[in-house]
Amino acid sequence: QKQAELRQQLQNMMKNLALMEQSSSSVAKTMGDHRFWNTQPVPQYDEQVNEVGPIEPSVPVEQVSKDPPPLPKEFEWCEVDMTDEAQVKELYQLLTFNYVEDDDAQFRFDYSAAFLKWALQPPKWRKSWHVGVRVASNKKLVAFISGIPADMRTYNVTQPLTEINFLCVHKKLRSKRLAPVLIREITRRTHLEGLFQAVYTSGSVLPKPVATCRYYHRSLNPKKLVECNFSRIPQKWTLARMIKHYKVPDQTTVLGLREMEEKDVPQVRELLNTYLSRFDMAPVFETDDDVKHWILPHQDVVWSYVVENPETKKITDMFSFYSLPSSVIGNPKHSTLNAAYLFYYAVQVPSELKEKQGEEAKFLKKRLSELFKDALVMAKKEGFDVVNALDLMDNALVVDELKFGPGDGYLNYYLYNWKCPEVVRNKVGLVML
Ligand code: MYA
Repeated sequence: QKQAELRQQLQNMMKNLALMEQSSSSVAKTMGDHRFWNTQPVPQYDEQVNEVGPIEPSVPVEQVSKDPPPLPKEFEWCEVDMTDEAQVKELYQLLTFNYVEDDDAQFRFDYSAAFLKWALQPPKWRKSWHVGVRVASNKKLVAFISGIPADMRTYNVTQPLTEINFLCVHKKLRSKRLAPVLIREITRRTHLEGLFQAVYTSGSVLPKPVATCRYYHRSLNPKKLVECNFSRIPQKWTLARMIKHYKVPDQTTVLGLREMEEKDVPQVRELLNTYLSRFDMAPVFETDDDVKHWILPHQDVVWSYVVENPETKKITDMFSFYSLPSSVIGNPKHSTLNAAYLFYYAVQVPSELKEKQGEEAKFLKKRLSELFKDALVMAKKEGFDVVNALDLMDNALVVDELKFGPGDGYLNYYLYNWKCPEVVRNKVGLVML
């Protein structure tokens, strides 16, 4: 009991430290400072949650407002049609020039058009959840927010909800309280579909993260990363030494590793769902179509590999990564940093090791380091400059050994109208794009 309490205290301290680190220049806002968020069903910063469930009750769909919240008269609501290439391009351009940047404004996410189409059209996607704001006079797209349907488990409750992503307001329209209007509108449109919970992630600290993860980076092209100011040559090192340090083999070594194919989908679904059941917050891939969409390789967007036992032909492991380049802002030599992000993976844990904490971790550490070594080989072959990962799932077991270094960035996970105890990093099983 005492030990569990101490562990909890330590975890809380670590989390607070991480939050303090994130808001080093400014003290985190208090709830009262959040004019918008203090009106929403989310936990307060100082709230300790011990149970799992909704914060406010669902309302009958007939009671949901039929009208979007009003916009200033120069603007109008629209839906962005992701099946229309011209509109996809408009969204791509809005995000390319206005989406998430690092604190020093050196890099900005540059999700490709193909990526956006994939990310926004999973099974059961809804056009009404791709919400845009246009300038009424010239129809220019100046803001966006999206939702996609997903099934997610927090602790022992699995439910359908909305994953919110790609909230963006054009740089010229910032700080005019447009974001809360977009959030209210996607909330209304979610309510209209009979859903009352959502999950989202953000680098910003808002009330109140359910989990906070840290970014780690594994350099594959140190020379370019140094030239882009993404990495620095360690003191007393030369660039040549750095290049040697981060060199990866030309060939993979895991026996039976191959690219995932459509015929693998049912086995991968089973493997992945079983592996994800280890975590406190994780998606549930309810249908083969979900796995087909999210996990099967998708040209220039997602790369996925399975390990097939040569004798039994059974799939024992899988891993995947996706491509998310960043624009390099104002660099004379490079305009794009090609980053691969570690996505879902799964390992079959022998049943005799389950429940034996130490043994299981030892097994996972060994197997994951073999698998991720090959992931680095494949990512290098595909031309990526860096592999990024969060310290969620079992990643923290292998980051050091595989020469990932901790970055400055943190990612906070949030739930809307859902309370549950905080989730420690290595119990987060959800990867958001
Ligand atoms: S995270 C990615 C967010 N996008 C970017 O960082 C791109 C670059 N930045 C921008 O485009 C703008 O700065 C944005 C804010 C649009 C972010 N999540 O209009 P404002 C609150 C939630 O004057 P702007 C992602 O996509 C802020 O605390 N709230 O500000 C997930 C303040 O409220 P309060 C945020 O800078 C999005 C208010 O907005 C965020 O012009 C999940 C200020 O509004 C943020 N990332 O625009 C959205 N940033 O005063 C929530 C600022 O209270 C979904 N704010 O502090 C909730 C679930 C909805 C569905 C529910 C269904 C049931």
